[in-house]
Amino acid sequence: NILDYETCVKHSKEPLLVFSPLLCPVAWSGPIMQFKLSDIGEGIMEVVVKEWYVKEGDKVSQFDSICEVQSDKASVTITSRYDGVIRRLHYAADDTALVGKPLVDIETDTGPEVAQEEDVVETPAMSREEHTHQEIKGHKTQATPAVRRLALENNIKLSEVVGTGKDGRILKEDILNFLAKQTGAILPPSPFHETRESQRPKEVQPASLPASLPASLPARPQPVLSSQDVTEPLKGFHRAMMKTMTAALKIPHFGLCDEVDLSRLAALRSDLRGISEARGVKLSYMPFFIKAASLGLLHFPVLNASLDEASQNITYKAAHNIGLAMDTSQGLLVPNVKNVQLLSVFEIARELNRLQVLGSSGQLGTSDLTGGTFTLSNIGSIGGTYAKPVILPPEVAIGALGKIQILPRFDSNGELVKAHILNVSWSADHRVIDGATMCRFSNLWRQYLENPASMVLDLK
Ligand code: CAO
Repeated sequence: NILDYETCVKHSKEPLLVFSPLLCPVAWSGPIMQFKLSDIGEGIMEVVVKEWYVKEGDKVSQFDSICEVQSDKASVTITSRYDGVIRRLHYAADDTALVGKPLVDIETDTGPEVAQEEDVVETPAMSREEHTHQEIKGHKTQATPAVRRLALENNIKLSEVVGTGKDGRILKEDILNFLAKQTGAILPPSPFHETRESQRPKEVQPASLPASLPASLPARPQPVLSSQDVTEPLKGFHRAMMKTMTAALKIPHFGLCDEVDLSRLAALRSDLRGISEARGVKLSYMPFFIKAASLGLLHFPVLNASLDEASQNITYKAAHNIGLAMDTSQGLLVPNVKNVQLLSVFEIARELNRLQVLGSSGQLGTSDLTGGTFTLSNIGSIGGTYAKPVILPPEVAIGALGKIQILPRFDSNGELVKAHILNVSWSADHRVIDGATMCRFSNLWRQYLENPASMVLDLK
């Protein structure tokens, strides 16, 4: 007697599969797969549904993107495993979806044998191969959501691009090639993949500046005039920031500030900028700051550690996965450059370019956002001289960099000179790091940056 779909799903003893011929003879012909949002890992229990790519009644094919969800850590694209028709979306956009609860019901074209698979395929944006199908001018064009977005951002019609991937799938390179032909630009480097600790990174390939390095966020947002108060729930990354920072402030922070003369580094960077850009990579100061930190951490491994309060264990991390606070359209994110101890300054710059491009388009994946072991926050790229950085647990130290200013200083001969001055503010977890250690590390970091040639001596 069960005639409608809602009741059918409600009354089914096996919630993941409804055999329609048996239970719902008038509603459909195939089994209904009720997908639950499976465990994403990292202790994530809920996500915010950012965007649905389908609506109820839509036909979907295997690997079609169904929706994009935002966890505390990253954007994740949910893709379909089945050919079928979307019967129910369990959430509206902006709703919070719970891990282990149904996300979407799909009436499948296939027989009951597919019923064994119950989970949704989840793909961290850009970090694994994603697939989506898009109807364009009557034929199906295959491209990942990231590629679609890239095409959209550059006003490129996918139907005009020749896909060189499997089954004609359009790859990021195809879009960039298309763009290059249109504009005469040169191709950006391909995405960098995480390096295992035992592996040295592959030879750097010559490339050119990324076509889409993000423009900085507006210095002055539009003014907002409102006649009433607005209360809304914290979601996504903001909610994550609330949790992480609340936990962080239980840590007794030790603070130390110092001044670094970057005059030699400024000259070196201006010498290397052109060369780096000719190889496709924008070279800011950050890669030098990051490399100098890693060289310093080799001498002070306690600063590249992770503290487990519950077991009262400290783990000295082998990899220098150096996080950098990033001001993105989604708010503060902290992706990290993996295995900095194995990377050249150029390789760090290339990786930083990649992270900035992803950050600006909201596509940083879980692998980029997790596993950090030490953090630098270049708030000075926006402004400010000193800061009071907050440690990102379970890490034990963080450095904030102020604005580089040209200021009068005395040189070694007592002559007044123009110097490029940077102020750095360190915070360390005083439960495991004493002030002397933090200060010695800071001294070493400063020496590397004040005499950047000395880094060459210690580069592997
Ligand atoms: N002082 C002065 N100029 C700086 C600077 C500093 N501290 N840091 C960067 N700049 C300059 C760069 O050299 C670059 O100029 P050029 O084009 O002439 O080379 C320009 O500012 C833009 O740099 P950038 O921001 O694109 O690149 P970056 O590698 O220096 O920084 C990133 C990357 C991601 C750290 C930065 O973009 C950012 O998001 N900073 C904000 C970090 C933040 O919000 N911290 C607070 C965290 S706590 O809420």
